Amino acid sequence: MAARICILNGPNLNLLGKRQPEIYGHDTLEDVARDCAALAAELGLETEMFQSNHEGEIIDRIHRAREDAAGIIINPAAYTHTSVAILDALNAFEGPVLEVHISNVHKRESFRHHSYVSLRADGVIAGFGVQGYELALRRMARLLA
Ligand code: CA2
Repeated sequence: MAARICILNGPNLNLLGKRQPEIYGHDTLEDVARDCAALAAELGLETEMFQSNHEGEIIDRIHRAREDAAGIIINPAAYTHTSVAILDALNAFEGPVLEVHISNVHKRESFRHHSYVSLRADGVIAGFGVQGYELALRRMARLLA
């Protein structure tokens, strides 16, 4: 059975492709889910796309990933910059964790320059648009090989 990779997305990313295309592009999260699933099949992996606007739901999904996922790709959205609780949950996950940001957070406001999740992430991708998810998936395949 193919190893499952959880692709976790934080608050407001359900609006992807529907608002602020100048920052986040035109693809929706459903488009990203479809493209990642196709790439995962090529790589011998399986993906599950998860999005929540609620910190506790993201933490609960990370806890379940301890049992049902080999790796986590996470765009924590605004929780990147605020959530010690998501960092703690990721610290309890044993597989690889890759952090993705659609925009180049380092080119934006200074409060976006710090990431709690980066203290756990095995790699970080920022500023590659939604292509960052596919790049993270390719890296994940290498890390799990
Ligand atoms: O660049 C990223 O991927 C971010 O994680 C996106 C977060 C932001 O708070 C981070 O600093 C960087 C915001 C996600 C909001 O997504 C939207 C998408 C379309 C329209 C409105 C919001």
